[in-house]
Amino acid sequence: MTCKRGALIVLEGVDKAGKTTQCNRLVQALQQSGRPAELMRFPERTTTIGQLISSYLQKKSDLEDHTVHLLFSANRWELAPLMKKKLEQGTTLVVDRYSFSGVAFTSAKPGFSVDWCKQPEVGLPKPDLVMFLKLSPAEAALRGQYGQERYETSIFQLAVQEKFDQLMDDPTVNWQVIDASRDVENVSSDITKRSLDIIEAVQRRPLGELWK
Ligand code: Z5A
Ligand code: MG
Repeated sequence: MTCKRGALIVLEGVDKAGKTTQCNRLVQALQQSGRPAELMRFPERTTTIGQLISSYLQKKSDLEDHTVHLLFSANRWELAPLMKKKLEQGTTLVVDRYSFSGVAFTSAKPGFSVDWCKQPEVGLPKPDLVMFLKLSPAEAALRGQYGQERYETSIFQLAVQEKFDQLMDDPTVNWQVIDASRDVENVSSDITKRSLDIIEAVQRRPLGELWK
């Protein structure tokens, strides 16, 4: 590889932990420091597959649970070639949720194992860094009511948190836990520092494949 590649940086975390807020701030901070950086999100609701997912989340349609799991995964696979291209061109990608949300949310449903849920994700571009924004249910409650979308109930979110804990016990993924209870600026400077370190570290390292 001649050109320095960009880093694949993912933000995960419980509902209302501040993922979207922090992804936006990180992209802005990186761009201001002169580093090429772009925001991506999953689900990416603008594609044909993303529209099916969005309608399901908004409870406008029902989908069988295995089917929706595979659609979330397909939504990542359809964007994987673009992600690889941008990373190779030297652009750092800041991604709001990824495969870990996919596995945590489906495996929190009865009858789904973590192992089964991981299978369609195997081989996707592997994040260089996954920051988990940690926030207690009590602190999350202070940030307002849950929304109207599917999954937005405290009992389901608790089950999801347990699955995230299980997923974080995986040395093949570079997990870093971020205390998301601090004010926006503090969380932001922490995340930016860790991101700058990883951008520097992976420049000449090939991109990996998730769970392979
Ligand atoms: N899902 C799935 O099932 N399978 C998959 O493969 C994937 C996802 C990828 C849609 O997600 C749903 O899809 C999601 C998982 C599932 N279901 N749920 N639940 P989404 O990403 O579209 O969800 P969202 O609506 O954006 O909510 P969120 O991501 O949970 O919120 P957030 O991005 O973490 O937080 P935020 O929007 O940045 O901030 C929330 C509020 O807190 C807001 O008012 C902020 O101003 C405030 N905030 C943020 N930071 C702070 C601090 N530090 N202090 C105080 N207040 C703050
Ligand atoms: Mg969000």
